[in-house]
Amino acid sequence: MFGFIKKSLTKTVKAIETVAPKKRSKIPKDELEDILLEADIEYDLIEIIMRELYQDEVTREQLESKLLTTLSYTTYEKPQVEKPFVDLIIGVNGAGKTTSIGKLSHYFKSNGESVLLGASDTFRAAAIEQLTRWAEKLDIPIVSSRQGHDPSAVAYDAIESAKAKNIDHVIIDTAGRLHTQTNLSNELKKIVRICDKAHSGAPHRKMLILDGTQGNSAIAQAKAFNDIVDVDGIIITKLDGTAKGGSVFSIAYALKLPILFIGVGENEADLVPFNKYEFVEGLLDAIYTIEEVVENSSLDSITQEVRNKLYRLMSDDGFDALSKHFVRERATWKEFKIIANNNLNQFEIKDQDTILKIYKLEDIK
Ligand SMILES: Nc1nc2c(ncn2[C@@H]2O[C@H](COP(=O)(O)OP(=O)(O)OP(=O)(O)O)[C@@H](O)[C@H]2O)c(=O)[nH]1
Ligand SMILES: [Mg+2]
Repeated sequence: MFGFIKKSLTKTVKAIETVAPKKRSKIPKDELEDILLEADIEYDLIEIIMRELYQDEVTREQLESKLLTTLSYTTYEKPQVEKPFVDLIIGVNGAGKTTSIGKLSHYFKSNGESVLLGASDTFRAAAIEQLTRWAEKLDIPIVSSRQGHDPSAVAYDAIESAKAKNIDHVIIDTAGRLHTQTNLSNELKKIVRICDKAHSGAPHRKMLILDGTQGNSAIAQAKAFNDIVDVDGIIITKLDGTAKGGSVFSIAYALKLPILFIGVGENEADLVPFNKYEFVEGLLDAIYTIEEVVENSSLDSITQEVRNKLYRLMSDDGFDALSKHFVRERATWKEFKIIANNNLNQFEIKDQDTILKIYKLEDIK
């Protein structure tokens, strides 16, 4: 998984290297500003981050906490609903809706869920064909109709069919462009209304697809969609092909919406759940050396084998590792820091200053 998040930042990291070829443990604020701009974080947000950093030279940990704060709206809890769970996929044309549906289907299938597709982009015949090809490739049922047919009728039929077949998950494609913006707005609203008629509460999640290569200019577009139907979460696609990875921060911050998945390629497996810790870490790795962290606050200093053992012990205690620095308590979904206390040769799960759990290195080895 970590590899995929890294892949999403490959070009961004290269861009950062052009302004900061050498990694350091502390970066002067003015240089840091240039680095964040190069990564395509929006200037307004950089200003906010800079204002909250009081030191002239900024450490990895200081920047980490600020970047994580901008992503603090990114947690999402899937509502428990009666089957099928209905996802509605919206976004401008070319953003990557249909491709993301293929990838989402693969992801849900891999997690043991059955999936059915609804081809509600009836504006173009090619759109129906494209989704049909994905359905064939992934061997999943699809409900479609002719070009020009009422898209909400297709959505209705898809949900009815999924109910009859006892399918877990319905994913509905939509058009990204119609003759006018008003047409598109009315059509999306109608699809939402009709989904609810077919299955009360549906669509349970409206996911907006944003083209990552557009960087911050996707923000205005996202606001427009959010005004039409209340968006529940975002998928940012094509992050493999852009140096604008930093726009993920501005998008999340501006919209106050969770980023659910990111797309890092055109194949079925090229979609991963967004993990803010890994994403921030990937960016920090491009800027900072890790010596400082090794000495006092992360698990970098241990071998993979020891780390795996530690994660197993933590898991037995109900903590899941999110990254090298954070764990989540499974029962409550609360997130805590995990730090290596090298003076005492132990790992500590900490809630602010309170130690919740200690793992002695000698017990792990
Ligand atoms: N590199 C890369 N390409 C992607 C990604 N997601 C989508 N694409 C490509 O982007 C192009 C447009 O994707 P579609 O899925 O057809 O976009 P759409 O939103 O359904 O477009 P319309 O149906 O025209 O509204 C295709 O060539 C995809 O292969 C991604 O994460 N990475
Ligand atoms: Mg499409």
